[in-house]
Amino acid sequence: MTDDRPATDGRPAPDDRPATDGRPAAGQDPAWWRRAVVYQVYPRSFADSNGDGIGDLPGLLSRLDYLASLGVDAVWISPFYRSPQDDNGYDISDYQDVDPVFGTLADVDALIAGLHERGMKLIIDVVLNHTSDEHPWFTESRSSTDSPKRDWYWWRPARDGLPPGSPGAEPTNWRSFFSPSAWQLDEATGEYYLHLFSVRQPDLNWENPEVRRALYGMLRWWLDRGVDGFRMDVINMVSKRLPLRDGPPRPGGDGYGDGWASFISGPRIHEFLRELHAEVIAGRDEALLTVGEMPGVSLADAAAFTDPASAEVDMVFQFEHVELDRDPGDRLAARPLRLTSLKASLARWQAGLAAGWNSLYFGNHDQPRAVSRYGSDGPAHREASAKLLATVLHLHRGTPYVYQGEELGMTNYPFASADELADIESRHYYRQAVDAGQDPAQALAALRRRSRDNARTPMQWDASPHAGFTTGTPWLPVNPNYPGINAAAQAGDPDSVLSYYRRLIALRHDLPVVAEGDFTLLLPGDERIWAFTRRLGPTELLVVANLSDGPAEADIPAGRDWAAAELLLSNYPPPAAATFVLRAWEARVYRHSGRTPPPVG
Ligand code: ISL
Ligand code: CA
Repeated sequence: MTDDRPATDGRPAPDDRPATDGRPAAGQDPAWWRRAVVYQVYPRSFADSNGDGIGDLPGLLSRLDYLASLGVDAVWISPFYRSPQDDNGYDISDYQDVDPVFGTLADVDALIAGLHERGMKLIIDVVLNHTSDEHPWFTESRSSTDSPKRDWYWWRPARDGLPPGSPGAEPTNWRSFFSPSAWQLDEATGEYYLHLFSVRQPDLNWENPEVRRALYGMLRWWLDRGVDGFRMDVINMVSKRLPLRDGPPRPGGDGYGDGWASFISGPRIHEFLRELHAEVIAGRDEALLTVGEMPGVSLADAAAFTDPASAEVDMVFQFEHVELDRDPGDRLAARPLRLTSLKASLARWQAGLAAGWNSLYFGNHDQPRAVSRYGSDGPAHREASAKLLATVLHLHRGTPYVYQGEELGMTNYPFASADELADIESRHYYRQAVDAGQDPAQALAALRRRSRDNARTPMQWDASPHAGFTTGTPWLPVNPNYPGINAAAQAGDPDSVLSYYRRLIALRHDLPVVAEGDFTLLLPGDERIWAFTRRLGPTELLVVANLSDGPAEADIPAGRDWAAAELLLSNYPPPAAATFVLRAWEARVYRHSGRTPPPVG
């Protein structure tokens, strides 16, 4: 920690804050994020400035014009704080400094200024559920049972009657996301600490008001520095149900229990988020965006989290649609995804949050590449299906998030050996599967489809060595398809995926119906066609898309004469005939303005 930080309590009131560099002053543009598109940068994989093979802030700074030309309104950047990088920065050892691998605080200031000059905002990623085991709070906490910070984390003795370290002596039977048990024995005091994620990510104890106060002060410090909001990592896990109890045995009989009921949306979660809002956000809300990442969140809870009346967060990242193709018992195993389930899931959230707001995403740094997962990533249909997925997603009601490289149609990586996997989660699942007797080739095949590393291979900038990402050796290999799939090749091509994203993003800015219109799903039982309408006042849009490798006819219900409506956007040349026979992976957006069109001729 450094000492030159502005005091967090005497912070300036929102009204006398100087209007910063082109950004609308607080209060002038309420809920700007309802018309915004957010771009996610995973800094480690975006652009490397110094040849060490790892992306960094100066690298990102050199690419701001690229982001401006895409037309996005805000950048969400994954963690750049000081960190031992056990989970690529989601293990923070100093919330108020930058890891030397990424740069300096001065680089963050330059990033804030550079984005604001170009009319974009900066959303930082805050990990409040856990710290690194190298955070001074944890070093202090583990030093002795009577440390003043002992209660900042979750310490528990061994299970009654069992010696610490003996099999089954963990305080509860919970499994962690990244290692077998969620408890780690600390030899120094003979007690266990809780870590829902890796052994190096101990969970903070939010029951302790000092912990919450320290975190709120840190968040205010970043706002005072000029950031425009927060993406809050696994924020629905911060309230734990007391006393901590064993969960029901997990399917598959690995001996662990499922602790979810003890830590997903726990009893004090709404209280904590309201307190955070009151202490950090209130008075500046209109200028800021807050999005809570919430694995396992229910629709009812999401409605409560995003209800403006109770002031918790602006929107949540929910997981329902990205869990449909995975086996709940075995996170590596796939289950077949049906288009009808995917459409129904998104439509359910559209309806359930009709009075609130959705975030919209297909990809991020934890998910496989969208075009490989939901589209068709071979040469025949990659471009069309990448554009189709973007069309369908961005035409839903909510705030769309673009994950870096998605706007180029970047694909999953052809991992050939487990040694190529860097991600802590992937390595853990591989080891676990092989230890349990699974064929290593089969485990690798599952990870090739599933691994978070698919999203983390370097950004493909151009056709030069390492795709222009680095002059050194990239920390994760570049996808071998980069000579054909890269930003330079797409920038000047009006038919590229990149150019299509620019048009799509502009459409949202130009047409209020895209951001705000009501949503109605059509043809819910169709396994090939995804179709829906959006309506705002007299304006109505029809979105219709064919998610298959051959032609398919959309049986659009009678009502409006859609075939005669204005074709606003499509990933194919206009159809020769006014029919709804769509070509492979074709997507179309039609508009009825509600006015009688002027006579032709
Ligand atoms: O990555 C997942 C599925 O492959 C999720 O289970 C993921 O771990 C979960 O969504 C939480 O993610 C967030 O917190 C983790 C971090 O590893 C992720 O990168 C982050 O997005 C722990 O901080
Ligand atoms: Ca670097």
